[in-house]
Amino acid sequence: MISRQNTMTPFTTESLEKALTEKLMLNFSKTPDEATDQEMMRACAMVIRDVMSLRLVGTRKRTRQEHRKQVHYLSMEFLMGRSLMKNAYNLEVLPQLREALSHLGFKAADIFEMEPDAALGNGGLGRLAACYLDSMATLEIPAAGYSICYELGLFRQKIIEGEQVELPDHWKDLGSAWLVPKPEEAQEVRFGGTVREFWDNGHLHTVNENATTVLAVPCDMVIAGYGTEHTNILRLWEPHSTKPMDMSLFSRGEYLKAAEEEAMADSIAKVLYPDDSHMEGKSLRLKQQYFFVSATVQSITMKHLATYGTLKNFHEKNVIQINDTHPALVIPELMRILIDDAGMNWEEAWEITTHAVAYTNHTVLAEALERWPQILMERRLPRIWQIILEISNRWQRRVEEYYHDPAKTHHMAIVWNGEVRMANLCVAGSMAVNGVSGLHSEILRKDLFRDSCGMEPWKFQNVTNGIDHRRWLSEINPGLDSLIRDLTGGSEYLHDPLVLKKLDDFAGDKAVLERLAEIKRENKERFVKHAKWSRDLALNPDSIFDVQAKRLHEYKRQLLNVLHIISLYQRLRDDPNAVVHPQTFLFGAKAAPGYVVAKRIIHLINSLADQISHDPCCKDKLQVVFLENYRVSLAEVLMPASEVSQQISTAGKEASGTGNMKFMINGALTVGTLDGANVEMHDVLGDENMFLFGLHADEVVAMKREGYIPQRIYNENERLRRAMDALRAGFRDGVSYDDLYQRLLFGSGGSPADDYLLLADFQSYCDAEKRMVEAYQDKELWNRMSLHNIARSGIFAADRAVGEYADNIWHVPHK
Ligand code: 26W
Repeated sequence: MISRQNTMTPFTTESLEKALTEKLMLNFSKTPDEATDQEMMRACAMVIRDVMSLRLVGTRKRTRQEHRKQVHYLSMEFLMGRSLMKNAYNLEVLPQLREALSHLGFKAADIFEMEPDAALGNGGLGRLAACYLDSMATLEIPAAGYSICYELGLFRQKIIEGEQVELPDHWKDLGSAWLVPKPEEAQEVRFGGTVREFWDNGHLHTVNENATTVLAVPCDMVIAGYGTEHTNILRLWEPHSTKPMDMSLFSRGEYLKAAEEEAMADSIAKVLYPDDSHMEGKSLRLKQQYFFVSATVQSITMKHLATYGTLKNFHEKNVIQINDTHPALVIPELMRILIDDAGMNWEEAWEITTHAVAYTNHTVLAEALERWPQILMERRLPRIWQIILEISNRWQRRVEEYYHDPAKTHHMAIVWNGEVRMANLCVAGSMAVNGVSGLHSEILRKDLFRDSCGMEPWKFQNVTNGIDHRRWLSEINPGLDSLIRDLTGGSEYLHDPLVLKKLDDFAGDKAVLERLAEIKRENKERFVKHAKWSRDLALNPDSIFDVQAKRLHEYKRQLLNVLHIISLYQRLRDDPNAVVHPQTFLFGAKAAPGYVVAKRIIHLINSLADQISHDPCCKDKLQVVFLENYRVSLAEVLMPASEVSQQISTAGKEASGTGNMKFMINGALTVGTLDGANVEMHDVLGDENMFLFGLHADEVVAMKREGYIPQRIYNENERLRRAMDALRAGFRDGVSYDDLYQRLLFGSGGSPADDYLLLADFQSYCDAEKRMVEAYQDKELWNRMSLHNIARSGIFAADRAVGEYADNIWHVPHK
C-alpha cells in the first residue's frame, strides 16, 4: 500500500465561471450570453482538460523519477460513454460546475446532454476496459489504455417498423473535445511487402522491404482518478497516410503505391466492428489489430529505451495486459522488436515477452474465438507470420515432449490446418491467463484450456469483473448516494466499496426501507420523464420495472423472456384478474448487423410490444417497451430506475456479465441463472435475496451430451406450447415468427434445435418470475432484499478487481 495523495480542489464556483468565460472568448469569440450549448460544452471540456493535463505532467514526472513499473492495457474497445460529468466528478468540482453554469445562464443537465457518447466498444468487454481505466487512475497505478481512434463508434440504432436500422455514429464532431493529438509521438506501422534476411558481422538480419507504411498518430484522452492527483491516459491511435508528403514517390511514378497507402490509412480506423460474439476473418480487422498493436509496442519500447537505455529489463518495468485475444499480435510484435531491432536472440526475447504479457479471456463461445487464416497473416504481415510460426513450432515441440499425446498436440496447437489460433498463442506467450468470474475461470481450466493448464497450471487465474461504482452508483443515483452517506457516516464508500456492507445493519429499520423505496420511486419517475421527452413513450411508474438490457444474443436468451411475457399475456386474455401486479418489461439491445436471428428477435419484441399496447385488457397491467439505441448514457438513467434485473443466460455461456452488477448496486433484484458472476452474487446474497432458476452449467453439459429433445418439453408443457404457437401465428402486425419457432423445435441454419435450452428452462423461469411478483407484493420484504443487494455489491467494484490484477498479475503497488 502506498499512501493517498492530498488533492486540492482545482476550482471554486467563481474561478470556474471565470475560466469558462475566458475559454469561450478565446476559442469562439463569444461571451457566455452569445454562446450555444454546444460551445459551452466544448468550453467545459477544455477547462476540465487543462486541469487534468497539468496533473498528468506531475504523474509522469513521478513515474519516471521513481522508475515505477507501468501497466499498458490494450483493448480493441473502450466504451467510454460521456466524460464531462465523470471528469468533473473525479476532480470533485461537479457542484461548482453546476453552479457556475447556472450563473452563466445555462442548465448543467442540458450541457451534459449535449455530449455524444464515445461508443468505441460493443458491450461488456469495452465497458469493462473503461471502468478499469477509472480504477487504475484512482488506485494511483501508472497505466495507459491503448486502442484505435475510430471515426465512427458503434452504430446508432433506429427502430423502423419494428426492425433495427443502423445509422453511422459521428461521435468525434463534439466528442473530440477530449482528445489531444500528439503528432510528435507518431509511429510508422508496416504492412505487406517481403522479408529479406542477410548476414552481417556474424548476425542474421531481417528487413521488411516494399512494405506499405501507415503513420499512427496518438490522440490522447486524459483520465483523472477520483480523490487523487494521479492521472493516466487513454491513447487512441489515428492512422494517417505518410504519402502526401512524399513527393519523391510521385516523381518516381509510384502513384499506385502512394494511392494505396492513402486508401489503407483512410480505411483502417473508419469503423468499429459491430460484432461481439462472432469472429469474421476480415482482412481489415486484422489490419486494425496490427495497426494499434504495433504502434503501441513501438511507443512503449521506445520510451523504455529512452529511460533505461536497454530493453533487457523491459518486463521488470512494463506489463502488457491484453483484453481478449484481439491485441494478441503484441506477442510476435514484441518479439520482432527485441530480435530484429534490439538484436536479442530468440531465448532472451521469449523470456522477456512471456514475462511482460498477460491475457484475459472474455468468452468461451466457439464462434467468438479468433482464428486467422494463415494466408492472410503471411501476406499482410510476413515478418510477424515467421515469428508466429517459430513460436508455434517451439510450443508444439514442448507439448509433444510433455504429453506424448497427438490429441493434446492438436488441441494446444497455435498454427493448425491453415489457421492461427489466437487464444492458444496468448496462452503460450503470456505469464498469466485469467477468466472473468469464478465459474468462467473454472471452465477455462477444466475445458477450454485444460491441456495447457495441465502443463502450466501456475498461469491460470481468476479475476472476477467489477464496475466503476462511482459512476454506476454515486454519479448516476444521487438519491441513493446521499442515503448511503447518511447511513455509513460519509463518503468513505467511494474509496472503500466494502463499506456498503454497513447498510445490512438497517435491514430492520422501517424508515430506512421506506426512504429506499422513495428513492427508487423518484428514479422511476425521472426515467418516465426521460422516456416521454426522448421517445414520447408513456410508462406507468406504478408498475414493476423489469429490465433486460444487454447485447442481443441467443445465449443471453431475450427470447426466453419474450416467451414468458407471451404466456403472461395469454393468461391475462383468459382471465383479466390473472396479473397480480402491473408489470413493464423493458428491453434495450443492439444486434450485430449481420446476425439475422438476433434482428428477428428485436422485431419480435416490437411486434409483441405493439400487440400488447393495442389490447385494452392490458391497460395499466402489462406493457412491453423496446428502448431504442441502448448505450452507456441511456443505461445511466435506466439502472437507477430498475427493479428487476434479467440475467438469464444459459449456464456456462456468460463469462461474467457486468450489467448484473450495475443493477444490483442500484438496488434491483436479479432473476437469473447460476452463470458468470451471478454465481458470486448468489454466494453473498443467498437464495433469499435473488430469484434463481434453471439448469446449472454442469447440467447443461450433461443434458446436451445425453441428447436434448426440446419437442418433448413442447409436447408436455401446455403453457409453453401455447406461447410457442403464438410465435408461429404472430401478432396484429401480421408478421409471423415461424422461423424462430422452427429454430427452437427443429433447429435451423446448421444449429441444433434450441441450442441454448430455452425450453428446458422455461417452466423454472416462469416459477421464478412468479416468486418475484409475489415478493414485490410485500413492500417491506422487497425493500429489505433491495437493501441487502446494495449492501453486498461492494465486492463487484472495479477497484477490487483492479487491485487483484495489480497484486496477483501485474505486481505493481497501489493505493
Ligand atoms: C471477434 C469478435 C468478438 C468481439 C468481442 C468476439 C468476442 C468479443 C468479446 C470477448 C465479447 C464480450 O464482450 N464478452 C463479454 O465480456 C464481459 C467483460 O468481461 C463479460 O462480462 C461478458 O460476460 C462477456 O460476454
